[in-house]
Amino acid sequence: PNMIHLKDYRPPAFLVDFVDLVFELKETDTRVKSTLTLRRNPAAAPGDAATRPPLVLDGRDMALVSVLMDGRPLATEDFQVDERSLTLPDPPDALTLEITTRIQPQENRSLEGLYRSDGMFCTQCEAEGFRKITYFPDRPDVMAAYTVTLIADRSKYPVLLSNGNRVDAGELSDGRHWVKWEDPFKKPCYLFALVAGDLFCLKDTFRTKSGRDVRLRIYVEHENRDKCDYAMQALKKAMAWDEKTFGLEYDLDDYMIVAVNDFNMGAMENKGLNIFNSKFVLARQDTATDTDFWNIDRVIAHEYFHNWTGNRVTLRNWFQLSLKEGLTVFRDQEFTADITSRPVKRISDVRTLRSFQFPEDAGPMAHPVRPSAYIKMDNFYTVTVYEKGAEVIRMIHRILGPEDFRKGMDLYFERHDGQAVTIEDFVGAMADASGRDLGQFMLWYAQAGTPVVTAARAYDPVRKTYTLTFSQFCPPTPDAAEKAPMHIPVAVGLIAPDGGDFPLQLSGEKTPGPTTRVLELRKADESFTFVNVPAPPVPSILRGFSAPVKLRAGCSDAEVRFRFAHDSDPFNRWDAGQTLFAKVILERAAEIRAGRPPVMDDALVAAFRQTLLDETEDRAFIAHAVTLPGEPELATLMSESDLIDPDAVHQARRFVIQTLAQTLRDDFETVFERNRDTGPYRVDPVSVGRRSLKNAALAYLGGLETPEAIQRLFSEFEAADNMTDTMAALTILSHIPCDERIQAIDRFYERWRHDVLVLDKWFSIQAAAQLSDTPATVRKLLDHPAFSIRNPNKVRALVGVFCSLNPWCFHSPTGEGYALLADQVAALDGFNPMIAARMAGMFNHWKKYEPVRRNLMKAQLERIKALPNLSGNVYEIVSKALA
Ligand code: DPP
Ligand code: ZN
Repeated sequence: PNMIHLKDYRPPAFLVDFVDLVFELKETDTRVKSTLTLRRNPAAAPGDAATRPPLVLDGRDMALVSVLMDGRPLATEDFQVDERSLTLPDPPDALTLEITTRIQPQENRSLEGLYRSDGMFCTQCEAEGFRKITYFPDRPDVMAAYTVTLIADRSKYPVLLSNGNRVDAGELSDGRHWVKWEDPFKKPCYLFALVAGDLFCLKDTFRTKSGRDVRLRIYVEHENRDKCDYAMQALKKAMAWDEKTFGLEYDLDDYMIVAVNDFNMGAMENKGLNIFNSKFVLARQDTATDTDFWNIDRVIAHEYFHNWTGNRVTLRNWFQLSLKEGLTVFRDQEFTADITSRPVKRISDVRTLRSFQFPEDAGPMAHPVRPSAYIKMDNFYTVTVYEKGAEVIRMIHRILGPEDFRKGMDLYFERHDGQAVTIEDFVGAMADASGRDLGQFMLWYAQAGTPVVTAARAYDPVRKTYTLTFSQFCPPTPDAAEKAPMHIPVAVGLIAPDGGDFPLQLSGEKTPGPTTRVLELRKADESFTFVNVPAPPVPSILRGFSAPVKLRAGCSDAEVRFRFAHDSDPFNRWDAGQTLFAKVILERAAEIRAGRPPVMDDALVAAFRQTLLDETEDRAFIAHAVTLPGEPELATLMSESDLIDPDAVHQARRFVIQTLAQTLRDDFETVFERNRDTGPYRVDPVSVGRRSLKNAALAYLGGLETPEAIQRLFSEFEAADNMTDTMAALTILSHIPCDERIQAIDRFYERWRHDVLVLDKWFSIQAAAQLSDTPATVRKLLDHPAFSIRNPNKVRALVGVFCSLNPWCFHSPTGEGYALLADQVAALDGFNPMIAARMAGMFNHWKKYEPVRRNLMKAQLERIKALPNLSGNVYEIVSKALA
């Protein structure tokens, strides 16, 4: 397979000004007539008569019916067609092409291009799906105005949707009808969409700040009509927030969202017609958890925000993906922080980053936020491009401050509205609007790997000065051994012995400033001296996680406990607790591996108890603060000094949970009782916080695994009036081998067997169960009639959850988990390479495991690599993993 490099980027030889598409939709044979108005790109290298570039249109998996140029059929010698493209070797400088093709949506299981999901037609074109619909220059820097006519059977497909405005419609005599759409905004083809189906429509309106009424429409299958109200509210919140925060208003008269069950990603921001994985639209209190509801807010906002960051200003090439994704994730994070709790949002985002992005950055797929080469772009929709990309934007926000950041955004839109641009254009706007030099900062986009920042401190009791000395180092990654020092904003506070913050005055400053200061590191080693520090402080470094780095501050356990009790920065307070827990668990793991019985650390128990019972704090915060790092994160930490032993991690974590539960049983009871909410279910931050703390306490109590604990879990499961509490009780129960567990799982199935989305939870619960027979259970569930390997949500719920969230079982030393995964990769690769590659990536960290597991994983990787007809997607992942 071919590697595509950023350095080879060339502007397109031809531009497309207009596209007219006519679809005659039929399940097994859809006819697409595309009329393109093309002209040579004045910005492309012109060449002389002999070297003028040909016109190459991308296209695959379709049958060409006819090509007309300027109204006349093309002679066979005037064009060439192969499996990947349609080429006109010597076209005129301006031309129209009328291309008719036939495709088979019913047979399309890759879920890119035009395909069928249940009874409807839908599309997914990002990154390169449009080329499965018709021949076209399928690249984001070719932006065109579209008109689209859809023709389909009226009774089966009463709803016919595409981008933009509905401009005309009519009936045909044969029972078909047609609708014509026109999108006035020029767009790249990856933002094209169509939907045809028999759908329920929830309607609402939003009045923009300039007084225009936008029609809002959410389309779902009829059976889900009572599950879209929350999504509609989410959309209205997002629209209002973007006006208020960034001054950005919606630009079309209609905004449509369609929910489909079969979808490779979360959702897609097609202009005016978002297509969503139904999981991020459908919710009712009895079918969705608090987390599901907030994910709906997050994803609806994300796709809506793309209308400006992605659609109005789009990408010059796919290497720039983070230009829209990092920025849009940053925007959705800020939205969620504003509508829920800012510290809690920050904590959960950093948990994700550390559990998934840090390992990616330390593994075979490590790549910069702007990758420089790929085989399949689909493989680069990663936590690095998205989440680390958002961290990079957040650092710019912190360095500039909110006001200059906003000016930078305004300037970015002023300069680039309607264009396909690069990350340099964005950072350039930020630099110009603020007068800040972001030259060195650009390294965040070019260098892979997680920098390690070390801090040393020195207090001078005579001069009353305090000096922090930082050094930074970025470890080598497969793409580069040597790294240059980066521009790193480090937010710092100094905590006084009484637990309050000292005012901070840097040497050279006349007066003290605020109690949290951002220090900007630019060199490999750098010192900062604070003056007028009356007593030796405890430093609180990297407040709010001001940069995506690993911090080595060399603090004593006592100092970390002190911060866990007193740090005024909630993120760092939480982080202090996580540091303590991780250390204690990994020490127990070492004892277990050495064959010694683990012993508990009393000081930790006391610190834990103090936080658990802290009634002054937000409950959602406490719930996070008393939740131990998960096994995936602990494995990553272990891998920094040792080979990973998933058994030891699992046993040690369990030991710490059970010891805490036994020692603090009464306290957990108190917290559980205190946070039972008897009122009606609501998804506001206070209610969600109560439930999460109550359920955290329940999890510890359940960990005791006594008959009473089991009885209580079962009755909580039965009594719950909402899915959050149902799932909390069922999850805890699922790890305990007992009759009640089986009974609860069966009841859940009986109650929800008709609801495909809720059944995903049923599969996940069993896949995540920490029981020795889970690998066998997962194997069996693959044959369950409710499972379908064609549906990505099911694959993620069963196989994905098992491999990524249940490391102890997945890494069973028998190797059955590995064989199971490799079998699924092989089965998926034949029809959905995108999902197959995702799953194959679960083997990425094989080299970090102890020898038995490492060899078993390697054997499965080699088996996958040797499969006949392996897709480029999976090839790229496994060949990097094995390299
Ligand atoms: N659907 C994906 C997202 O919104 C790709 N654009 O992030
Ligand atoms: Zn996105």
